[in-house]
Amino acid sequence: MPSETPTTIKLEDYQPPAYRIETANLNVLLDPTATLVIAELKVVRQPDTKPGAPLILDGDNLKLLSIAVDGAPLQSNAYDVTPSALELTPPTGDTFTLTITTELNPDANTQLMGLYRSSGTYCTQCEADGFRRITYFPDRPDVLSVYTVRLEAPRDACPVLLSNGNLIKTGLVPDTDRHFAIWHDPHPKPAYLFALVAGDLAKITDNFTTASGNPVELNIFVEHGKEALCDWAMDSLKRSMRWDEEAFGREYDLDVFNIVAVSDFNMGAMENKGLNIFNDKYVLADPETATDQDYANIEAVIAHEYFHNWTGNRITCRDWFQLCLKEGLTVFRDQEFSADMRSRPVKRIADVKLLKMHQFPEDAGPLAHPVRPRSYQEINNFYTATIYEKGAEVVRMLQTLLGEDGFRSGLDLYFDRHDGEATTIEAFLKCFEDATGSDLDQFALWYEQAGTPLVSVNTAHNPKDNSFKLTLSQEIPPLPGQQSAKAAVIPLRFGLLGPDGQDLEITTGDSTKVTGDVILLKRPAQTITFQNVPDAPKVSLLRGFSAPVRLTQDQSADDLAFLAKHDSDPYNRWQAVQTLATQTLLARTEAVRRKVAFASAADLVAVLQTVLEDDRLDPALKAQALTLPSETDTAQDIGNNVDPDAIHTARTRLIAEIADELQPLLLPLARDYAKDSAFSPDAASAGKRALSNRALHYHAHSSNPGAVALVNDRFENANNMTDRIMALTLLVHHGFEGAMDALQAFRSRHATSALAMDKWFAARATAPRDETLQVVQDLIADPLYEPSNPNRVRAVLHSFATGNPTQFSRADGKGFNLIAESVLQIDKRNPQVASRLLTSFRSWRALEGRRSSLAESALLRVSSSEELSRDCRDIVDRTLQ
Ligand code: 0A1
Ligand code: ZN
Repeated sequence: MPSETPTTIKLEDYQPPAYRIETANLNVLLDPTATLVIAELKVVRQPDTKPGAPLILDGDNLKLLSIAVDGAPLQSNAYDVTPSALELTPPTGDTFTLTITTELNPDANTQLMGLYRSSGTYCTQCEADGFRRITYFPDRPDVLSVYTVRLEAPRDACPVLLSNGNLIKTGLVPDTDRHFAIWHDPHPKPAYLFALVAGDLAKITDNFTTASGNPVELNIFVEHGKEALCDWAMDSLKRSMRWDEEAFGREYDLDVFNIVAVSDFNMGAMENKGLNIFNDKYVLADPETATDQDYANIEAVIAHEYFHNWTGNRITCRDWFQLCLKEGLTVFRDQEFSADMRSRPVKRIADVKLLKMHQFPEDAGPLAHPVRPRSYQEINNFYTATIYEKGAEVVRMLQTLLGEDGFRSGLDLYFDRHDGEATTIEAFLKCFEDATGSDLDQFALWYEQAGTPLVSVNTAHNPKDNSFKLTLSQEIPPLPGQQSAKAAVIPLRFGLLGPDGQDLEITTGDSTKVTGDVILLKRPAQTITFQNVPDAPKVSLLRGFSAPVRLTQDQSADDLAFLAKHDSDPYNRWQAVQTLATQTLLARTEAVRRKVAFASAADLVAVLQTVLEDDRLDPALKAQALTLPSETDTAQDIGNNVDPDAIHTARTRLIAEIADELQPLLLPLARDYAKDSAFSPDAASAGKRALSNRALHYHAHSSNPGAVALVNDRFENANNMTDRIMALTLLVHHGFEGAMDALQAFRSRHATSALAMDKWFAARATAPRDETLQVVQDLIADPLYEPSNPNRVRAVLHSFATGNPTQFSRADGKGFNLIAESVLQIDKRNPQVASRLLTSFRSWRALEGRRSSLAESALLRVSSSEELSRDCRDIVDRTLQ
């Protein structure tokens, strides 16, 4: 496969389609290596299209067997086929029928786009542009068609035949061993939402009655023997369906909702209409194999895909530049769902941590792009944290700006006005403007500009007139392709705390700048004067993380300790602890580099002690507060000339110091936890486990000679995966005695669970130890390593590249080389998985000189390959720019 010449697709070049496909009748005769797809398309010329204007259909790697117009076969000189298109001159009438037969080889499809087989099950993935690997079609989201799909396959190999919509007919194919099923989806949809599944699968069934009284059959299909692992997913689905009715008035609209779990899947899951296909990681769970995080993820992803039925499927995107229209909004909705199912503050903190971990670095480096990009070379590279997570933050800001009622009325209008359409961000924002009478012109900049705004804070208290001035300024640092940026509208939820820790009543004449507890920062700089403030208050800004910005604010350890104790906003209480920890980590990293003594961590220790002793705090929140900013977070805060070893040393020693100082509080938490209790995955029980495991983590770093035994004990006596994998990871990462035995024991116990074994692989690949490089090479050679399984590849290589900063960024460059070589290998088989892995280089310029030039060499090595996929070419070119 020679490198393809990259073409750039631009938003400004958007043209409506010349022809639409009103109905698509597909007849799919399944075969592992020679599947036939007979597509009968009713083509409708659009009013602005001249009669006879060329019809251009997308195609990718297709074998065309025949083509007919209105039943008459076309001779090969009547059309043009290129590797990416089929062009013909159609009849001049308004409509005509095109019948196209293509032949596919599902077994040869290692990219997992289009029709492929996963463990013998036929399945499809069509977003963003996989449908063109099934048949020639206008494969763009603004062409909506009504699909009727007939599937035919041998009965014994494929008893289950599924497609979108409702099942209308099944039967036997006379005189053969084959049977068929016909599915009809009455809702017009873009090709990226098409799906089919066929195989020998087990199912669990349940049902749901919509608020209007319509019964819906719910099925989850899995490999035989895995039925017992589906209960949590089914429960999550039913809760999602009810919640969407209650929270947003959205009901389900088909007779059946099917979910299929497959083990080979490039992403998390896919919202195909009525037939969601999932990476089995986001379906299967029991205490033996799934962690609390897995349970939470399953709940969130099941909800996410279900919520797409309205935000994505009923209302879809006009073009792929509008991807955040469905993704940002749907992530916002799934975050709200999880917040309602669990603890809202704990969920908010988890979401913000994720954003800072993944999206902030993306937005600060060469892969930065606006929430609505203006151009792309490979759309599959734009399923990013910026589109998803920052996109959700933008929707959340809209809610903050308009208030809950205003937001809801705008969203109701959006559902009313655009149901059944493929639309744009402009149309979305217009609904909120029309519903509330607000002007969102400046707000729209959030979709247009890349980069994380930096908000700086200055304060001045005047005891003479009891006034308090807050001066805020904003800027977005320059990025490739964006030298300057305009001032955005930034909603900053805030409070001013008096000496007793209570929120002061806000009095200000600046009503244009402050509404309730929200400051609207609209200009590059703005000063707000508050009256009736006799004592200099403590400022709690960005409560609930009300905008995706970085704050720079001079805050003393005393101020932070005060906020950590008193802030009425739980998010900012957590943030105060984090800020104090960050200050300590930055100072200590610098001390390691300069080889000077550490300053005391007494302030931080005291704050953590307060947290531990606070009975009002729920254990999950305590666990979060006790988790220090990660090495990656710290690297980001340092910003340039980053030395990952220095960060690692500083952080590890700080943890050890805290562990020793707070041993009387931490040890009982680590030791005496839940010895007797039976496992339950609910949020409260998970919170207790999180706190105990956090304590165990500290204890493992402590100088207490009993630590090794306690971790081994936890491993051996764990009655759930959360505890077991935590203990195993500690044993392996610390190189404790017992680690090898534990690895072996885990492996024997879980050899048949791929998802559990992924955790084993990841625990090994993330050990911050010199020998890990060799370990990773051994893991790739392990008989259980499957290069065709994206989850396994990610468990080893992605975990190493993103979860092991000292080893990936080794000073000898061997970590970079290992990942670069792996990218080149994987790219031959699966470009999407390869290009994802390649993004782990995105912060290379922030590393200290020697490491950054070694990273650059590794990238150049990838770039010099003559057989790079478009996916990897795009990422490597942008990363090096
Ligand atoms: N729309 C899905 C994510 C998804 C995107 C692309 C895929 O293949 C390239 C697969 C899934 C979601 O948001 O859940
Ligand atoms: Zn999505």
